[in-house]
Amino acid sequence: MDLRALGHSPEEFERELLSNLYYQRGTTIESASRRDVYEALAVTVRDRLAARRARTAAAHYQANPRWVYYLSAEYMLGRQLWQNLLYTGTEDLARSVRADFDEIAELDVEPGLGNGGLGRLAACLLDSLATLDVPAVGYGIRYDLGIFRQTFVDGAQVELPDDWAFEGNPWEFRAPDDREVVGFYGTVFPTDGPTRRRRWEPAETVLGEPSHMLVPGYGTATVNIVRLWRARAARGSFDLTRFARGEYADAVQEVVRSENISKVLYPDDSTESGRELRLKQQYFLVSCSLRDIIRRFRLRNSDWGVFADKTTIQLNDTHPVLAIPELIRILVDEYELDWDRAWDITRRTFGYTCHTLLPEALETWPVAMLGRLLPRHLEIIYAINEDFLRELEQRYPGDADRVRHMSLIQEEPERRIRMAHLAVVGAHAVNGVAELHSRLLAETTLRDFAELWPAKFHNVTNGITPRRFLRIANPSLSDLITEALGSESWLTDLEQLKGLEPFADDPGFRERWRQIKRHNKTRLGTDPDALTDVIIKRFHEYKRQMLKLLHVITMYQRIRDGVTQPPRTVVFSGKAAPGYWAAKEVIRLINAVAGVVNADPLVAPYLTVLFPPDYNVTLAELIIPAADLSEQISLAGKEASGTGNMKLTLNGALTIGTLDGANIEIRDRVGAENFFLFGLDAAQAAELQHGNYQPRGYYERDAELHGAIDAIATGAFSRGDTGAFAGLLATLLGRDDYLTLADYRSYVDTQDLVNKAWLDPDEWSRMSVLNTARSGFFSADRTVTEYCQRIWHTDPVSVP
Ligand code: 26V
Repeated sequence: MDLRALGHSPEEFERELLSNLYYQRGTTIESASRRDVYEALAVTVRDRLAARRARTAAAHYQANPRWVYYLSAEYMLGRQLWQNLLYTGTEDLARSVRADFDEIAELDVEPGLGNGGLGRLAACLLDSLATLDVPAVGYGIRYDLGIFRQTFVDGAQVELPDDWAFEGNPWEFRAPDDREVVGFYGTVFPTDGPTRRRRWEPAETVLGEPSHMLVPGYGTATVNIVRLWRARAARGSFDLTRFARGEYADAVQEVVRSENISKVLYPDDSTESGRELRLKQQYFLVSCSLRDIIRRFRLRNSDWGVFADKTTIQLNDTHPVLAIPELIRILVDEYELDWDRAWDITRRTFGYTCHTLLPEALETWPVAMLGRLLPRHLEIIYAINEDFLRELEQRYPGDADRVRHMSLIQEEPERRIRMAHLAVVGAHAVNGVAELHSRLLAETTLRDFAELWPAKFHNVTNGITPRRFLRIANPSLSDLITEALGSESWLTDLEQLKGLEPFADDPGFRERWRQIKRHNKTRLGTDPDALTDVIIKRFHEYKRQMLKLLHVITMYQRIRDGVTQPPRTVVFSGKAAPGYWAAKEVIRLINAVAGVVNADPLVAPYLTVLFPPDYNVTLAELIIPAADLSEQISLAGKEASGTGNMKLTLNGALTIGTLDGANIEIRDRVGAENFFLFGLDAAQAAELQHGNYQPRGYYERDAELHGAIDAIATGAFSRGDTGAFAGLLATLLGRDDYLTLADYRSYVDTQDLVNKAWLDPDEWSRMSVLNTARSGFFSADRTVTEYCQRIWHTDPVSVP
């Protein structure tokens, strides 16, 4: 069959759908359940992409290009149905299939295989890689349970398992032929080869079984894949003898032990439990993916001399950094290359992206644990370190302090491997994710390395895909933009949004712009007349949801005191790590405040507080288009980049924010006059933190702040229970690590400017249009283009 012949006419689409219904679900359109129709529709749409996928694979094989491999422990792909309908141009056809199409589409489940920004960035980059025709594969783990589902019980977060694939996943292709074997534990033996060659005999093996989802480009025939590994026990692991004895749990012990490796995404960055399992996950991802990469390399190449020319591997944070010793191990121990040659290949192959500045977020692994689980890798890491420290001693003779700081191994209080250092030493390029972040990385967290290898350090400011976050999430605004610009080509060339600038001064256009915001608020279920003020992100103290809440309480108290304001709906949404007490207390307090505020008829006309649970990509797609005000209020110097800030700007929200992460670049581009800036900058924040910061002083000197905190302390939001939030308040008044109280006054005063601006709808809409018009830079297409030019040195391959 000529796959290109797969038709696009309405008749053919309908015929294929009916055929899929009939042969795969055994039913007809009249009697099919919604799930039947959903599954058949998904397969019909998927088949069109599969045809493009086959052409892509053929073109890539033919070209034998330089590949980009993106290694990431997390992907937040979002729902697939809407995306794939858009990318195959079958949206209208699908709609006409049955009257209950909207309900059918609701059956599409989002795979939540990530925690937050890092995982969503990975998905946005894959979208842009495909759209730009870059030959790329994303590698990850197919967790059975993704990020937990969040519910509230008495206002407190309760986590439920996210059994996302319970009903199956129609978007996934299994590839059992490409299964890999992964070893753990065991013994390392000497060899009669060169001094650094060893033979590792693992004591335990697990199978990695891949499946992939299609990653179509927009407006191109390229369809890349994201390949996800699932752990399986080896054949015959079921213990029939024990089963026969009635020892049912023991009979499956081996199976469970193996399959636990891909059982659950770790939602928690703050507890010790399960750490070995997490290390196993990391090695599992790395081992399977590298073997797959090498297998693919050898399909077209035989000379290791060209491996690094044909392969570039990007490490998404430190989670996949074991790929560095693993590649050396494979080259030296298995393919019998010299150490120096293997090291050279390895270094030329890897790039490393760092996504944080917080020292507590930099991964380290106990030497004892790593040595037990991966004895050969520990040896390799020590050998890398030996060479590295020798290089340092030559470069900085006698500077033992520097050498100790830079070592891959931390000595105190216990020996641990510093994964970020391993990444920096083993990669040819290191990048931060926004200008400020990259600068601070080079000046603080990784200063010694940036001094040693200045040319290694880069900035690549994050970006987002306008396909999902504007075209799919906000179809009304997309239509208006297309109408104004005269074509849809802005979707793959986002700087074209600049063409909207003249419309900012057109009253008729502004009126339509406003109507679309109102429509999106109605779709969200909020008051279309109210200023919709959103703070949607993971809960963390550094992101300062507490600052927003203090402002909410201040608004409430002012309204109670007879000082009214333009109507506002404040939307909080986001999850806290299950073990992160302070973040969970803030969630509980927000819900408590919301309960009181929303029940007060005096306040109702001016203020509503919403906290939809279970924030995910799907919910983001609903909230973002409705937002008027984007809250980006992290303590300056803490948020590496942020990407929600970009999505909201793109959708015409104005930002109230600090000089942190990509906020700075957003403000530079949209113009300071169209951005509500407040608070300390990174230098001032660092100075205050290192000085004698006294949060209580701010509380004592500021009557409104005093009033807000006292309201919490005296039980105004806990039915008189004064102890309900005592712990949280003690932290706030005692340490306030993220300077919430120091930034309160500046924040509240700036919010007063927001209110003033809102009272002039024409002026607000003008600023809103300009925010969208000037956000083209934040397309992930630009981000990927920069990676290609500066780090990966890859070229596109066009697919006929
Ligand atoms: C991890 C941890 C673990 C220990 C407790 C504190 C803490 C704080 C943050 C993190 C997250 C580290 C990785 C991460 O998700 N970074 C996010 O990456 C996004 C994409 O580059 C970026 O936009 C966000 O600013 C950054 O927080």
